[in-house]
Amino acid sequence: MIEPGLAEGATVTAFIGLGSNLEDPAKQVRRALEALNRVRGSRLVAVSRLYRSRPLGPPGQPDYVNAVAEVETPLPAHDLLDELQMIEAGQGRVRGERWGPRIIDLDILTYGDRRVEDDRLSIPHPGIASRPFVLLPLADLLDGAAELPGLGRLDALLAACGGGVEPL
Ligand code: A4P
Ligand code: MG
Repeated sequence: MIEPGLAEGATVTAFIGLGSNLEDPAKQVRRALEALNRVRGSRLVAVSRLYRSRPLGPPGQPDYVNAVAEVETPLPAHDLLDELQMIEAGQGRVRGERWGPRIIDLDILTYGDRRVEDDRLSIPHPGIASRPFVLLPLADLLDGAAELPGLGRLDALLAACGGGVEPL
């Protein structure tokens, strides 16, 4: 699918959120990072530290390991989502209850400064603004003054979000 505004040869910087709380989460996150570096035409530019975080969602599930990756890609956002879902499937993810435990979850947090809202994609990802397990790793890669499209400055979002997240 070709989306308007992505010229031939152009690339976009996307930030991808990674999360796992099953089957050796740190290993799952590292495996997904390697796979991200092999996405068609794309390049892994930078990776945050890995963080341990308390689960958001149904109680009784294990802690998560979270990280954020910066990827430069020529792919339209929906094609990038296809690639991410293939990586999830390749690592054996089975879709279960919403916010339930998972082997690996890959979310497109931002895609350049675009905003996308359709039946497959919400960009920026709706969870970004309030989730410390997204904002802290993002702050490893972005200046506090960075503006997240439509959401404001990263440092302001960080100041307002909760805790429960620490580097591994
Ligand atoms: N989708 C829409 N927008 C996007 C996007 N920007 N990136 C759609 C990726 N996918 C997007 O996702 C369901 C559908 O969302 C996809 O088919 C895609 O078309 P999913 O991964 O199958 O389901 P999900 O992840 O269970 O649902 P959801 O609502 O996306 O959950 P979240 O927001 O990803 O949250 N606690 C901690 N500590 N750390 C975590 O990482 N993660 C979650 C999941 C819950 N609690 C957590 C963590
Ligand atoms: Mg998801």
